[in-house]
Amino acid sequence: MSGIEQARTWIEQARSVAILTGAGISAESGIPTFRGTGGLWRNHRPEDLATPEAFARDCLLVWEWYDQRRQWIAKAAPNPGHFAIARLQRSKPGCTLITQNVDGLHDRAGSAGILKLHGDIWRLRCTTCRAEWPDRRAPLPRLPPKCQCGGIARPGVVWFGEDLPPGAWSSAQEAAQSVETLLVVGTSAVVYPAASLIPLARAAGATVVEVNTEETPASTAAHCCLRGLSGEILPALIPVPPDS
Ligand code: BV8
Ligand code: ZN
Repeated sequence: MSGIEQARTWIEQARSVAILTGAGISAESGIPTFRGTGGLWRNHRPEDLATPEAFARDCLLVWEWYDQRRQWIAKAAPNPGHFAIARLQRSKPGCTLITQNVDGLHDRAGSAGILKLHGDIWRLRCTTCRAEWPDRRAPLPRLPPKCQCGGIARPGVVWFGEDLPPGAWSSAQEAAQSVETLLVVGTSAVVYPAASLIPLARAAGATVVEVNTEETPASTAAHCCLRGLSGEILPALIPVPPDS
């Protein structure tokens, strides 16, 4: 039995499945990954811009980066990998989608109940009154965007050094410790605590399947590593039902 057939069987037979996705699942939608080639923006590393310190130091530079990313994402579309995951969620009620991505492509592919560990680039939060609201304008009419209270708004994402949203994080840990199969897609597994979900699931007895174009620190925790593009592998793992 090939790796794909074995993994497909594990997913089909599992009563509960969790999927952890990273920037790699959006790469075929044309969105640059965090650490991949070309991972610089105006000579700045993403890790250096996605921090409260960078925002305090140069709020306009950070907002120019997020506004540019929002424009790239607005022009992008979900790819077959996103749609395959949405299909799995529809066919398997006990399916939990956990994402590190902030691009909203899982939502646009029809996924629901998404545990967004690192927030959402389409939401803004006031740095003064902490109000939070959706804003899908790309480009934004002016930078930095302001709250109605006059305060400066920040992107509704989790920066390095910031805590994860408590609800999403505890639900993700619960899922990792209880599911029969964990599918890990397109993540370099270097950002914590998200990456800790993988060994957590393995230790709790889950079958772990990794889908990635290359080896990662999580590969040793996987029972099966499927090397290739998630936009091609996921549709093969989660085929369109014959009667649909
Ligand atoms: C925190 C939002 C305290 C912003 C992001 C140990 C424990 C706890 C914390 C730490 C720790 N060690 C270090 C830390 C601090 C830090 C951290 O992890 N640093 C790293 C760099 C070492 N973590 C934090 O600060 C976190 N907060 O720790 O608070 C705490 C502690 C415990 C419990 C709770 C709280 C906050 C981290 C969140 C940072 N925000 N994003 C924004 O997007 O602008 S992280 C950013 O990296 C993105 O969200 C991205 O998704 C994420 C992870 O990267 P990946 O998704 O994996 O993307 P990457 O480019 O790295 O890899 C892409 C992969 O896809 C590659 O493997 C590639 O081979 C593959 N690929 C490419 N194309 C394809 C593909 N695979 C398949 N098909 C393809 N076509
Ligand atoms: Zn405000």
